[in-house]
Amino acid sequence: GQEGDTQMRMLLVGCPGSGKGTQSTRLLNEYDITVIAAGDVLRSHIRRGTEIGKRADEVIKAGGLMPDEVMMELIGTEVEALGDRDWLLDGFPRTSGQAKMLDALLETKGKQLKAVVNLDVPEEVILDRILQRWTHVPSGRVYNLSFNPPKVAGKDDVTGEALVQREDDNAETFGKRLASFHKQTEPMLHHYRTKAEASTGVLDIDAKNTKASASTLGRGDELYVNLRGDESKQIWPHLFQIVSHRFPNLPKAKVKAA
Ligand code: G5P
Ligand code: MG
Repeated sequence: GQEGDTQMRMLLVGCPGSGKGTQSTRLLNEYDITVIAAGDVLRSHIRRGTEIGKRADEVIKAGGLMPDEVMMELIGTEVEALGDRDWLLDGFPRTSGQAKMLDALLETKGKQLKAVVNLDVPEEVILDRILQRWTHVPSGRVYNLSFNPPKVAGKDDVTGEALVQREDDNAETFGKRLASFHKQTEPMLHHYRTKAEASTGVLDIDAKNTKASASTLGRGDELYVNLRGDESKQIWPHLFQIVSHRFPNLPKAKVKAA
């Protein structure tokens, strides 16, 4: 069983622009955990010009998805290398096929996921954010001209390097990314929701109306958590409360990133 097993093994899911990167960065400011962001891994391959990178460049620009096997090879290898370290995955798995492969990998280690958190943000609020996003590609840090602007225009706060707009951050490609989410990722969410319904139950949180409170915590071990809200600052206190309550032994961050 998983008794006495306090390792964080968590997925952060959500439609394009829902704030996965934003919330991951906040968690990294608090805790010494490893975040693997699938999109960042692919963009690193693109920068280095690898074979995977060449393929990813085309797929990302088209708003499609990379093949399940390629993603599993990339992310599964990293997850395996982490051993007992606490981890959070941003953007992987994002199809039912990837989810099944990840579940199978964990199974071979006698482990299971502890939490699948879906950032449920209305699509209407997202397109504007995406058009205003500036990214520091090497680190994956993201900025937004109105929400969290960089200290110096056009430069990353930490390294001072140039910020760029992602090639898939335009209205047309965004529409395709959303369509991929509905077609491929929602069935994956359904897979985990169904699994949770049959075991731990599901936690549904409306970040809009409630302050982070006891109701945020539910039973405390629900595999599937749906966190609905319009803004990252509404969602964050709930996410933080869930993570700190479920994983009370997480090491604190050594250096605040930003
Ligand atoms: P990615 O890189 O995983 P997406 O599309 O899933 O890309 P994205 O765009 O990175 O997700 P996010 O991380 O959820 O979005 O959101 P974010 O960056 O934190 O926030 C978006 C913007 O809004 C930022 O500018 C932020 O500052 C701002 N913001 C945040 N909160 C607020 C707020 O409350 N208010 C306001 N005003 N602004 C806010 O994947 C890219 C591609 O890689 C491939 C696919 O092609 C994918 O399209 N890929 C995979 N393919 C197959 N399988 C996988 N597992 C794959 N993973 C990636
Ligand atoms: Mg992201």
